[in-house]
Amino acid sequence: MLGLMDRFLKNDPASLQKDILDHVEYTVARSRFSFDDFEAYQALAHSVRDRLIERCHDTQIYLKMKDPKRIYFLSLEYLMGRSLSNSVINLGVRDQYAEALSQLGFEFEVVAEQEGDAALGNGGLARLSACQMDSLATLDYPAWGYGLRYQYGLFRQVILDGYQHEQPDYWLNFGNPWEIERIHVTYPVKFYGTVEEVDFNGGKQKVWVPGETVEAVAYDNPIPGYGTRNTITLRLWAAKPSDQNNMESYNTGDYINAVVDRQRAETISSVLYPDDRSYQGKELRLKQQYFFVSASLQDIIRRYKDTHNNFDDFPDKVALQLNDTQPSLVIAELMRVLVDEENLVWSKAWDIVCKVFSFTTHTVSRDNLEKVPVDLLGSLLPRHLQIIYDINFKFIDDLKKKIGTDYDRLSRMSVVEEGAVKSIRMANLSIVCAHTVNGVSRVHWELLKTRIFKDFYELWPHKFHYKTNGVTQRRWIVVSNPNLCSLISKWLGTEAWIREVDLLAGLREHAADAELYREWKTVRMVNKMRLAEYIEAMSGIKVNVNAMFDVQIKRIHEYKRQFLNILGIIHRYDCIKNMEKNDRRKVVPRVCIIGGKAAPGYEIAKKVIKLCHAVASKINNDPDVGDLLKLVFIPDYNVSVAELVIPGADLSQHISTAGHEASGTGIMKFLMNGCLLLATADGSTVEIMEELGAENMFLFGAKLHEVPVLREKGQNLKVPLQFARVVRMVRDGYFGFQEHFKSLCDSVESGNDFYLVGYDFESYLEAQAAADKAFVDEEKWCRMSILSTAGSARFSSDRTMEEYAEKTWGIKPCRCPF
Ligand code: 26Y
Repeated sequence: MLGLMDRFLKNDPASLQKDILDHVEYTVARSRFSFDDFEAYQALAHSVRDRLIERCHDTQIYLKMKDPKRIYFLSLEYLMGRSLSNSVINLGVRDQYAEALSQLGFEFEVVAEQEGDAALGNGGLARLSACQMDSLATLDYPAWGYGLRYQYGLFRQVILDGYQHEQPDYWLNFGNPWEIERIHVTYPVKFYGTVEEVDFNGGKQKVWVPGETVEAVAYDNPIPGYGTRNTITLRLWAAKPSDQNNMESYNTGDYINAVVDRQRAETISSVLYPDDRSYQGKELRLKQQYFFVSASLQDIIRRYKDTHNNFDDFPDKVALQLNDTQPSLVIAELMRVLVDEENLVWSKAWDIVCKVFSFTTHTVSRDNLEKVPVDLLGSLLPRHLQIIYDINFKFIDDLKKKIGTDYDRLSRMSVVEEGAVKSIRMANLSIVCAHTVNGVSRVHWELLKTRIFKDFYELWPHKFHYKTNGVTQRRWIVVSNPNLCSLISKWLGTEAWIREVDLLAGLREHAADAELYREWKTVRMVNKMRLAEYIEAMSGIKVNVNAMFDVQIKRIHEYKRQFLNILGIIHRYDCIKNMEKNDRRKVVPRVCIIGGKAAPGYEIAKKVIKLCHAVASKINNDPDVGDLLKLVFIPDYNVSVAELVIPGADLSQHISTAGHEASGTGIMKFLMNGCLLLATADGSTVEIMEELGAENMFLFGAKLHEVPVLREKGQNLKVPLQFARVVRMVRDGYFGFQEHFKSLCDSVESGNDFYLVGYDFESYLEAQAAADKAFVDEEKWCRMSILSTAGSARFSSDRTMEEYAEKTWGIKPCRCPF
C-alpha cells in the first residue's frame, strides 16, 4: 500500500529525467537514444502534464469535499500563448527540469521555443481572460473557465510586399499535450425546430422540439497556480456529430451523404472569428455562442446536482461571469432549463437567474454593441427568442411603472430593437438580468454611466461598478523576463512578490541606488540584445542596441492611432533629412518597432500596415539616416512575440484618442518590465498616472472631456503645419503607392479626422521630444524605469481577481491542503 506522499510524482532531476525518457519512448514513440528538440519538447510537456493532472485531481477532490461557492468564467476567447515555461514555473520545478534536460544534452530555453501559441482569441479581452485564469488559480479560488476549442485559432499574419495576408492557424496539427480529452464528458446541444404547447399540470406548457443535435466534448486545460497545489481547469468544448441524429437504413448514396452531413457538426467549433469588435449576425457565430453556452450550463448544473436536489441554493453555490456579451444567451438558456425542464414557475426562475449573473463589458462605443437579428435567432433557437421576448415584456412593463411613458427612453432601453432589421440587444439583456455590471477601468465606468449605458445607470445605479484590469506578473515578469525577475527578488530579498505583488513597491526604496542602476541597466541591455537578434533574424535589419527602442504592439485599429505613430516617424525622418550633418550628432537614435494584426476585412487598418512598410523601406535604406532612425514591423504579433519584445522596450506607446480604450492591458505589461510610457489620458492610463506621478510618464493629447468639443469644431479645428506637411508627403507619393494611401490620408483630413490625429500631433511631438531628452539622461531614465516596475503592483490581475471575488462573486479561496 502506498503512503499518501508516495502517490505523488517525484520532482528531483533524476526522476524527471527518467520521466522524460519514458515519454520519449512510450508517448512520442521515438528511441530514447535519438530524439530532436521538438520531440524533447513533446516528452517534457507530457511529463509536466502528468504533474498537472495529479494536481487537478487533488484540487477537484478537495473542492468536492468542501463544496464552496464556485465562479464559472464564461468567455468565448482565451489567448493562452505557450504553456510549458509558465507551467513549470508555477509548479516550482523549472530548475529541476532544466537540469534534467541538460544532462540529456538539451537546453531548456531551446526546447521551450518549440512550442506554438494557443491563440484562441483576438486581442485585449482574450488575453485578459488568460491572465485572470492564472490569478484565480494562484489565489486558490474555486473557479472554472469555460470556452470553445477552435481548431483554427487567430489567423497567422504573413507580410508580402508590405501587405498583410492571412493564413489559417491549424494549431492542433502536432497534437496538444496541454489538454485532456474527456470522451465521457459530453452533452447534447440542440438547434432549430419548433416550439409546441402541451398540457401540463392542468395548464399549458411550452416545449421546444429541436431539429438538430450536436455533441459537445470536453477538453480540459489545467491551469496551475503559483506557490499552491491548486490547479484549476479551463474546459473547452469541441463539437462532434451526435448519434441522436437518426442513422437508420440508407442506400449507398444516402449513406455517404449522411456521413458527410454528420461531419458538418464539427464546423461549429472549427474557427475563431477574427474580428476584434464588429459583429455581423452570422449564423455560425450564433451557433458557436449557443453551443458553448448550452454545454457549459449543462456541466455546471450537473455538478450542482451532485450535491443538491433542488435549485434553492443555486445562487449560493454558483456565480456566472459573462465576459462581454458573447456568452449572454446563457441567460435565456438558464431560464429555459429552469422553467421548461425543471418546472420552476417563471418568477422563481427569474429570481434565481437575477442572482447568479455578473456582466463585464469591454467596449466603449455603443456602435460596437452586439445585436442579433430576430429572424436568425428565431430560426436557430425559437424557444430562446420567446423567452427573451417574455423577459423584455416584463422588464418594459415594470419600467413603465417607474418612468412613465417616455417612449424614447423605453425604446432605447428595450432588449428588442425595432428597426430595419429587428434585433436583440445582447448588452441590454445582460444588464437587465445581471446583478452587477463591471467596467474595466475607472474612466470606462464613467463612460458607462454618462454615455453608453446612461439610461440603465439612472435606473439601477447600484449595479454599475468597475474593476480595473490587471495582468499576471507570473507570465509578464517571471516567465518572460527571468533576469529582471532575479534582480527584483535579489533587491527585495524575497521571491514573495510573485504571489504578493504589493511587495514590488519595496523597489522604491532603492530607486536612488547606483548599484541597482548598474544591474538594472545590464538586465535591460541583455533583453535589448535578445530583441535585436530577433529583429535581425526576422527582417535582416541590424539595429543599434544603444538606440531607444520605441514600441507599439497591439491590434491595428484607427482609434489606437498607429497612423499617428507613423506620421511622427515621418516627421522625425524629415527633420533628420533637413538637418546640417553636424547637427545630426545631437539626434537621439531610435529604433521604432510596430507590430499587430488587422482584421481581415478592415481596409484602413491594412493600409496602415502597408504604410509602415513603405516608410520603413525608405528610411532604413537612406544613408543620410544610418543608425539614427530605423523602423521595423514585427510580423505575426502574438503572445510569444510580446514576451520577447516587451522586456526589450525602452519606450512604449499607448496613444488612443481619449475615450476609446476601455482599459488597455498591454501598457501594464510594459510598466511591470520597467518600460517608460508615452500615452494619452485614456482607459487605465489615468490610474497608472495617479500611481506613478505624471512626471514619470510622457503624457499628451486631448483630454476625455475635450474630445467631443473638438469634434464639434470639425473643419475649423486648427492643425499644426508639420502635420499638414507629413500627410502631404504620403499623399504626394513620397513613399510610393500614392493611390493606395489616398483613403488613409483622407481619413485624417480636417473635417474628417474623427480620431483627432491632426489635433493631437503637436502635443505628440512634444511628448516624443521630452522622451528623447529624458533618454539622454541615463540616470534619470533608469530611475523612472525602476519606479515603473515599483508602481505596477496595482495593475496585477491578482488585485483584479480579489476585487471580483469579494465584491462581485462572493467567493472565498479554498486551498488544497495536500
Ligand atoms: C461585438 C461583440 C461580440 C464583441 C466582440 C469583441 C465585443 C467585444 C469584443 C472585444 C473587445 C475587447 O477586446 N476589448 C478590449 O478589452 C480589453 C480588456 O478589458 C481592454 O483592455 C481594451 O481596452 C478593450 O478594447
